[in-house]
This record gives sequence, C-alpha cells and structure tokens, in this order.
Amino acid sequence: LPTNEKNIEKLQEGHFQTIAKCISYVENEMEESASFLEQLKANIKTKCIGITGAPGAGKSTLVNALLQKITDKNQKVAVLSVDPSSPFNFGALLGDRIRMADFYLHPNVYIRSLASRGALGGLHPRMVEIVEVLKASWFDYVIIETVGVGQSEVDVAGIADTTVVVVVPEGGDEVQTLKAGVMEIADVFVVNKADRPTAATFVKNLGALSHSKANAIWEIPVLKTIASQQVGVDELLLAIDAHHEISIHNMDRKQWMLAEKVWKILQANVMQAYSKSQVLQLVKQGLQNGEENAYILVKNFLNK
Ligand SMILES: Nc1nc2c(ncn2[C@@H]2O[C@H](COP(=O)(O)OP(=O)(O)OP(=O)(O)O)[C@@H](O)[C@H]2O)c(=O)[nH]1
Ligand SMILES: [Mg+2]
Repeated sequence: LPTNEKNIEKLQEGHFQTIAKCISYVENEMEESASFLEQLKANIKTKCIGITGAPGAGKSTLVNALLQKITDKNQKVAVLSVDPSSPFNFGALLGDRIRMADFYLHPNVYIRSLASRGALGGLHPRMVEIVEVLKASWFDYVIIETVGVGQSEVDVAGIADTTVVVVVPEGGDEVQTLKAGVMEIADVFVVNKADRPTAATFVKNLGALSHSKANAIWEIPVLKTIASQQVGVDELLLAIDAHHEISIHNMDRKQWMLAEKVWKILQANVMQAYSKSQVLQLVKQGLQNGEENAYILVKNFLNK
C-alpha cells in the first residue's frame, strides 16, 4: 500500500515507479486515499505551473522547450497533460508524445497523461490530489498542460502557483478577441508563434491592456516566444520563477488558493454520498409519479 513509510520515503526521493503507483492510487481509490494524502508534506521548492491556451497555440511545443531549459540546469520536472478524450483535443496525445519524445526517458523528467474522464473541457477530476503527490516528491517544477476550453483553465488557475496563458497573434492586433476571463487567470502571457508578422502589434496591445490592469504586487508580463525554435523560453522561465517568488509571499493569494482546494475536496467528499445511478432511480420514480420539477425532486431526495 502507498501509505507505508518506505513508500512515502521512495516518493520523496523521486522514485518514478513509486510516483506512478501513488498517482494511480489517488486516481482510483478516492475513499482510502485521504489518509495517504494526509501523510504527504508538500515540498516548498516545487513550483506548480499551469499552461493553458487554445488548441494548437503551441503549448506542448513550449513545454518541450521548457523541459530542455529546466533539465539543462539539472533540475527536475513533472509534466501532466490531459488525454484527448474530449472532442476538442482529438489527436493531441499522439502529437504530445512526438513533441516530448526527447524527454520520455530522461531521468529528471516524469511525464504522465491523464484522461479527462468525460468532464468536457475540464481537468481530470483528481487533478488536485495528483498534483499533491507530485509536490510531495522531489520536483523543482510540476507543469500542467491544459487545453483552454470550458472550465479547465479556470480550474487550473485554482491549482497552479503560476498560470501561463498562451495566445497566438491571430486576428492581427485585435486584443479584444481574447476570451473573457483570461485576463483574470493569467499570471504570465505568452504570445507564441511570434515568427508571424502580426506578433509585434499584438504584443504591444496586450502589453498596454495588462499594464492598465496591473496591481501593486504584480504586472502580468507579456512575453514573445517562438516555441518551435526555443526563442524566448529563457525569459519565460525567469518570469515564472519571479512570479512564484512573489506568489509564495502573497498571503491573500495563499488563502484563496487553499480555500479553493479545501472547497474542491469538500465538494468531492459530499458528492461521494450520491451516485448518478441513485439520481437516475430518483428521476425514474419521480416521472412515474408525474413529478418533473427538478427542484422538488432534489428536495424529496434530500428529505428521504
Ligand atoms: N510557426 C510556429 N509554429 C509553432 C510554434 N510553436 C508551435 N508551433 C506549431 O504549432 C503546432 C501546434 O503545436 P502544439 O505544441 O501541439 O500546440 P498545443 O497548444 O499543445 O496543441 P493542443 O495540445 O492540441 O491544444 C505544431 O505544428 C507546432 O510545430 C511557433 O512558435 N511558430
Ligand atoms: Mg498539446
């Protein structure tokens, strides 16, 4: 069992097989895993980075370039990428495998792809726990790559210490085409595919927008990268490190992140009491009795 002392020791030492075993455990055994997770102590040096952005923006290519920089410094990194079980993401896994192929066998790189398990555009339902496992290990960085559709990018901002939003200079200089809410979750903006001619204006306009929203603690930097040529990646890593340094001393943020985490765990705990099949049964009975009002069905269910 992963809960035994020897196992936790091996996890802390970065033993890959143990890490894999522990992740599978929290992925599948939600009831028993709480006592395991209670024993873990997060490594304070580990920086958790969320990388989000539209399909094809170059996230995996960028992660690949970051892996190069991080391993060059002899540091250790884990990557979590979401499996293409969502229709938005079709074929991405094969692409990621190819793009990160150089690092699959690297002793300082742990890569794991996770099925999104039907949560459309959402993160893996046990993402919080999986990150917890990795943070208890020996990594300098934990990188989560997520496709910026649906709920996943908001969710990732609640888990990652630093959220990097990757955009491409499409639609020319039209910064207005940015998805609503993106400004709120980004800690760092990356304008990738800066080899495109419209990139410079796009960067300038996005920079002005982020400057206008800056607070006393942090101004969201807007960085230019050409991920496929590893251009601008050193600057990105510096920005990530700088943001992490500030965010760990930001008590408001710390409280907010922890509250977010506690909320998710509470939610999962409460929902454990209910199953979809139970709900379906309730609906069947309701319909038999001519009851179609969902609120009344819920009330009857809770009062049972
Ligand atoms: N011109 C150019 N192409 C790039 C750049 N970065 C990545 N690409 C290409 O863009 C395509 C998509 O890159 P990915 O890294 O797979 O993008 P992604 O955001 O991970 O895509 P999904 O995971 O499917 O959402 C690939 O063909 C890359 O080679 C860049 O800076 N310039
Ligand atoms: Mg990808």
